[in-house]
Amino acid sequence: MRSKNTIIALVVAIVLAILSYVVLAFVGLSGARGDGMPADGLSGFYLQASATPVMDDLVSVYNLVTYIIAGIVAFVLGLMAFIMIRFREKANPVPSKTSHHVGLEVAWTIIPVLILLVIAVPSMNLLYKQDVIKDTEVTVKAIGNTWNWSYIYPDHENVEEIISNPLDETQSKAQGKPYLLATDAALVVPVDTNVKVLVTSVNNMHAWTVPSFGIKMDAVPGIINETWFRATREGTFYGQCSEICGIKHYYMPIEVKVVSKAEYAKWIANDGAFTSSVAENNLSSVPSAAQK
Ligand SMILES: [Cu+2]
Repeated sequence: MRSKNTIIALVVAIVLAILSYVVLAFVGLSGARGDGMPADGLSGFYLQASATPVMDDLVSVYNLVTYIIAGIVAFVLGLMAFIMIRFREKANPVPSKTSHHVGLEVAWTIIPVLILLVIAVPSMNLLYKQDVIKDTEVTVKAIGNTWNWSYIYPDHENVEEIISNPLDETQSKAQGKPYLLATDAALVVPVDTNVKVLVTSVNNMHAWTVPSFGIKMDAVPGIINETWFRATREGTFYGQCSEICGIKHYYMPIEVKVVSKAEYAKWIANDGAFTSSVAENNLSSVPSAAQK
């Protein structure tokens, strides 16, 4: 017979692991979130703050599933504890010979089906919402290169291709920006506008991902994939290449600057350069056409 202590230690370890998961999940649900970039500490346990309707839905589906998981975990844990105490050898010397219970079997078939349905409905809705490209007002093309992203505005030929290279550690520190996320030239898009992103690659597979927009789209050579987002607030949102693409996979961050519609119009009219008044307005890191 295996020693009782080993079994008790094992049970305690499992219970602690499950409890700490549930506690962390709920701390995450209620905690502060990274805004446009990952956060340190416990806040980093949760998703980044949403900036699009798709991400809003994604967060609510995630929360729903987390609550359901927590409920199931608590229920199973309670059941196991009850069985271990109530039916232990000492308290229950004559084992029951029950092998069937119709009611119970119907219940443990139907209840999980209902739970799956509750998850499936919002989850399918979200899937279609992510997939369907709404009437888009702005189109940008994101191209994965080795090793950076570049952006083209197909509707505005006056805007030169934006080559987005990461800032090195010193530059990031000097500008107070997150290293390995900040770039020297961000993608610029207007707020409250449906933006279609055409994603492709030059030579190997990458993925264009912005967590706070809830989008992740593969960049495949020879194929143009489409995704869309509608940023509901202005700001800078970071992402990273999310397909292990090679030696500098870590070194191709994504930076999206969401500006007001007026600023965007000015930026386009100005051949993809911020005018000096806007540049002073905390957007100075985007190089003007003259600097290129
Ligand atoms: Cu890549």
